[in-house]
Amino acid sequence: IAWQQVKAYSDITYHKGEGIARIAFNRPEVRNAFRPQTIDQMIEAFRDAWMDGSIGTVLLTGNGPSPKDGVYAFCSGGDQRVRGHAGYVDDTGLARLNVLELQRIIRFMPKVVMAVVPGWAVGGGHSLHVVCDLTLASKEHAKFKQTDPDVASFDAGYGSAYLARQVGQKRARELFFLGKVYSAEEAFQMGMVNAVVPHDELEKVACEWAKTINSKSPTAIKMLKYAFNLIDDGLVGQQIFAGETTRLAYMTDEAREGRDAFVEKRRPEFEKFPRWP
Ligand code: 1HA
Repeated sequence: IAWQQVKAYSDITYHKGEGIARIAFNRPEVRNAFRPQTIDQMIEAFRDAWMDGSIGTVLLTGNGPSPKDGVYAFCSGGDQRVRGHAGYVDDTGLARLNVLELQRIIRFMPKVVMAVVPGWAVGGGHSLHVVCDLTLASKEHAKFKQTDPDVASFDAGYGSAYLARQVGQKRARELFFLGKVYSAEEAFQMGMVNAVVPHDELEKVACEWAKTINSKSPTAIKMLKYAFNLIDDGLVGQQIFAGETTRLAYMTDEAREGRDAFVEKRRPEFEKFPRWP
């Protein structure tokens, strides 16, 4: 892929190429831990990828390895050094936990988001891979670990309850209650990783998967993502799915008649449209 940089950021990198967006944590010296600014930048990049009609798939990954010790990471969650009394503290001194907004964007955007895990996926970083549509993991270096209870934190939303949908209740509870380290292969066996890929081929395979997805009907892919989400997302899941059905309905002659009749101040002639059985 001939990646084009979209914009320069301090904590992330953002590139596009051939219908794929690549958004990466870029703090390898702290295992790609995030601080509020990191998440703000992620949200801006994801919103851009969401609105860009040429993008079909987003790869979420972590740059590396660490210049200090050569270790790879996807993301190690919240940066504990900037954790204040009520959350992670930004430049203005405000404490916030806004990674959940990023989770919702990944979950609700009408495009496939693939976690490409080159190394550690830990704590809030683990929860980000859980919320992505697909996960590819480096055979040699990917490691999965839930440290939330070690640092007195808990993702009681998608990170845990939705994880249980993927790996089952016993496994999800084990992940959180024991905080063991799982290899890519073990994560694959559990059902939270789609494929284990040799490290050197990880991004190449991710791009191949993305190209395959992008070759399919964008509307079908979007409706399927929302269909998979719906049952776990309650009324918001229904709202998002329904919003897309409204868009499709708007494209019919029947909808055009409703709009035109109002604008032309006349009674709508709906009787000329069939009641599809
Ligand atoms: O749960 C939530 C939330 C829940 C609800 C709503 C919002 C939430 C927001 C965030 C979170 C969380 O993410 S809580 C969980 C926070 N993360 C952690 O507890 C992981 C901490 N890190 C580790 O356990 C380990 O570093 C590691 C398993 C990822 C890697 O171990 P390794 O390879 O032995 O490396 P290590 O030597 O520990 O780390 C390398 C460097 O990176 C160290 O810095 P150095 O000594 O070189 O100066 C280390 O301090 C730094 N580092 C790693 N992770 C973090 C970090 N620094 C700050 N924050 C980190 N998370």
